[in-house]
Amino acid sequence: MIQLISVMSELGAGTEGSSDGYSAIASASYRHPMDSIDVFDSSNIIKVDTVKSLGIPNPDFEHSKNLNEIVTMYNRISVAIENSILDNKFPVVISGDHSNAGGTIRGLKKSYINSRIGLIWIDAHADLHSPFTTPSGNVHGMPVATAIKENNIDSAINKPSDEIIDLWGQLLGDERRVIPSDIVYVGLRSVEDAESFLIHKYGMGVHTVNELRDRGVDRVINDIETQLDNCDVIYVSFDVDSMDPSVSNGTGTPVENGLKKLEALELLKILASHSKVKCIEFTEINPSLDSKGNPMGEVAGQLLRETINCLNKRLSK
Ligand SMILES: [Mn+2]
Repeated sequence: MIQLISVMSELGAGTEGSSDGYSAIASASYRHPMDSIDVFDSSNIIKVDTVKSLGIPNPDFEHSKNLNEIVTMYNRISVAIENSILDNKFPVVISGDHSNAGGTIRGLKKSYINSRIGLIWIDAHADLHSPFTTPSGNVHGMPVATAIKENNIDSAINKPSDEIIDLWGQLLGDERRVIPSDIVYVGLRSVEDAESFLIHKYGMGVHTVNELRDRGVDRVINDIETQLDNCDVIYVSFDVDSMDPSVSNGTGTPVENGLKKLEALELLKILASHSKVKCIEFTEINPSLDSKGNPMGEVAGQLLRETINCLNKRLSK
């Protein structure tokens, strides 16, 4: 059975508003009732409590803003994921900013301790920065680096404070949760040199929007299956900025030439039907950046409902 987990923290984002992502999806979904609507039944939702930012600009934290609070969020999200899986549920996470995904990965690794976990990261960005390499200091650009325990000192441009290094170490933990070559990007198109360095160093998979169109989704999915063949568990994280800004402006860091809604839908439906996929996340929905109506909430809501329908079919077999 599916369980929604709502994590409305936006501490890792540079732009305000993604903490309203859950309400944007929920209100869009109440207008389109279908079988899956009972997942919005409040008795079946885990709401992870968020932490307030202290809100005081602290120069010691310029290379990882709100890192103190994000350490707490990682722990809370991890516990929620572990509880959901212990309870035999399939966690579907609706999250504010993408830094929260790092906590989900920690929870998955704790739940599937002896399993090899693959990541399918559907995103315009690689999210591979560390406090040493980040140009912005926004932690939503770092969750994949925390999963692979990577500082990327070779590409360092910053000298983070000792306090940051200590807190960052708490996000990384003692061991790598994911082997870097078990990471596949889909829709990637805004990558900084420091991230590109790691992608090539470790042979991570990259599938662009153009490749998806030229070769077709099926062939790309075949390649992803081959790359993740040795993984037992797959986590799919869907950042709505993987989609084209013409779909909606309702996300903090939009990038041109993204997926169309139907392309995202086809991808998510195939992945939801795959037996190794054990957790799916929707993230970076920011309704405050949509100038009129709730288009991102509508689109993300449709993707979520159709994904849940595929999951329900798969899980009821
Ligand atoms: Mn992202």
